[in-house]
Amino acid sequence: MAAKAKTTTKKPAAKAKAAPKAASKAAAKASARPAKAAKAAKPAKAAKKPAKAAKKPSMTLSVLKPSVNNLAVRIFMRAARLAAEEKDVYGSTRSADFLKVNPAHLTPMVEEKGLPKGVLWESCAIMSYLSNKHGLEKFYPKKPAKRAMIDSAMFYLIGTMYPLLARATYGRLGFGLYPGEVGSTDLGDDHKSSAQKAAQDALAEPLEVFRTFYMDGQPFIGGKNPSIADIRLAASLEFLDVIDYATPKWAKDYMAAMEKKLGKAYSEPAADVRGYIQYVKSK
Ligand SMILES: N[C@@H](CCC(=O)N[C@@H](CS)C(=O)NCC(=O)O)C(=O)O
Repeated sequence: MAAKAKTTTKKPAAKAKAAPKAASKAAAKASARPAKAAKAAKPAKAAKKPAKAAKKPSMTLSVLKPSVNNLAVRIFMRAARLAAEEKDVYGSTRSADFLKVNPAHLTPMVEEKGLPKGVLWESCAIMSYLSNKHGLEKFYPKKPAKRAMIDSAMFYLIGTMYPLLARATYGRLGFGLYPGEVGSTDLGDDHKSSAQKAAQDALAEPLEVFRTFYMDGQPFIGGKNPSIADIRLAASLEFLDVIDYATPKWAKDYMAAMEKKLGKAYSEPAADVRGYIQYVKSK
């Protein structure tokens, strides 16, 4: 919205500058060409617009609170101090109204007027978009090579690590799995649990890749400060607790460092995920 607001803010201002000239020119010709004079007077009226456009952008963030995909964006919004109305859409992601705007029925989802389709889903795309829009280089560096590393970490997480994490934890969490994965088939429990175990075992490799390659001796993927890739990773690792995964010490320290660095921005929304995990474990 702000991007569009900026363009509309600029236009009337430019027109407004030209307005007195145009208006006097038009006035001189007024008797001969009244219609043109009326047209020339228009920009002066348009100059009032910026005040309206400068209003606080209204953004809605639809979420499911026990989800780590959602947790990432909820942490980011708070850490970046971006205002958004958070809407809990539990139970309504497949309603006709929701599907009309988001046929993928996925949260987190941001709604904002300036977006080409009015909505945006995919946690990493949302964080990149908002970082770009608000110039949040601290979370998403502008230099192409540095940014590429953050993108690589996020794509690697979404494409390689997260499917393993989902297979390893979603069954225990009581979540439906991605289409085609073993949990959503009619296979027996022994088959499902061996698939779960295989995914759990396979998690060690991407975890190690994050440590050795993306962090490479630095506290965060982003270096000294957490990037949007770090927010996405730390949030994801919260789910490991539900399977009592033997999380490596470095990863525990990393998560603690993220929470310390981001404070309430991290711990407040993380409490929803942790509360849900405790509930599941208590059953
Ligand atoms: N890759 C997506 C995953 C989003 C996703 O799986 N969202 C789930 C919650 S964890 C959802 O909204 N499911 C609701 C539904 O499918 O109806 C992201 O990172 O945002």
